[in-house]
Amino acid sequence: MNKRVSLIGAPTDIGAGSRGASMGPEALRVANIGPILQSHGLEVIDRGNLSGPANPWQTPVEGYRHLAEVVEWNRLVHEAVHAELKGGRLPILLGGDHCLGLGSISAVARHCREAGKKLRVLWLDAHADFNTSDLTPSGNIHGMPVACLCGYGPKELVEIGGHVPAVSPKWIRQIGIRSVDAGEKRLVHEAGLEVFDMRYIDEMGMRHTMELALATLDANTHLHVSFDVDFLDPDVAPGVATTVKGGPTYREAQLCMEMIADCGAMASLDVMELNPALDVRNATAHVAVDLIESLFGKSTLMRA
Ligand SMILES: [Mn+2]
Repeated sequence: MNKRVSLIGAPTDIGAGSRGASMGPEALRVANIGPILQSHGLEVIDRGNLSGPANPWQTPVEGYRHLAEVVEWNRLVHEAVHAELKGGRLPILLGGDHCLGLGSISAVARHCREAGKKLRVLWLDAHADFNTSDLTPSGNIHGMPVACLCGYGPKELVEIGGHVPAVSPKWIRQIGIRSVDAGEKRLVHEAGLEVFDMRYIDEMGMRHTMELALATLDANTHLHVSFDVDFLDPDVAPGVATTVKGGPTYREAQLCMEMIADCGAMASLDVMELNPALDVRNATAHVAVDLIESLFGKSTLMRA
């Protein structure tokens, strides 16, 4: 794995239905993300925060809330993530709400096209984030990034990476899903997304789930992990606006991260939706950092 890591803060909740994810980057820094990664032998540069438009907190217009601001933020994220990849570094996007997964992953996809690499995206989330303006009840764009990446969405968002669709649904594996709207479910099936929902994890276990999600990676595959903190069970991670009970336990989440580390292919990461306004003494930020350590190969168990 690339040991040259860059932290990019994206302090906004522009795509969310509650305020507060804009404080996520600072909470992760307060939980010592930089020094802790450094202690594992990584060379960490903190690029500071991107500076985008403020959140005007308005109601949706034609099915989208804050579309112009969401486009602007995603453009900033796209350029920042792409620059790090081009410079041979591993970007960690500190969100910010999950609408920014669009800017991040479209940049990764662009880099893969330029570098002749295959792409695999692991989407760790309670939600499929595959809504469209017709399907979403809320208009909150943090529920739409995967659909936009696959070409379903407004032109301004779908075209951000310079290639439509930015990503083939075949490259995506969703893990931990347990809340999908009815219309969204239809579209997920139609697009052919591979989803390991909580029922699957209950029945087959996290180990088997991750074996399948990481199957057929080769030395030329760029693995991107988009980690929405609401992936975790709310007992473990209360500091998120869109908690859904029945998520992976602490140990299941650790195993998930450890198996990703073991495969050695992770080359970019998003850490999204952490909401310090809803957290308890920054505990969720600490859990997130703990899991990120495992993603970078910290061995919690009796292994070398
Ligand atoms: Mn999400």
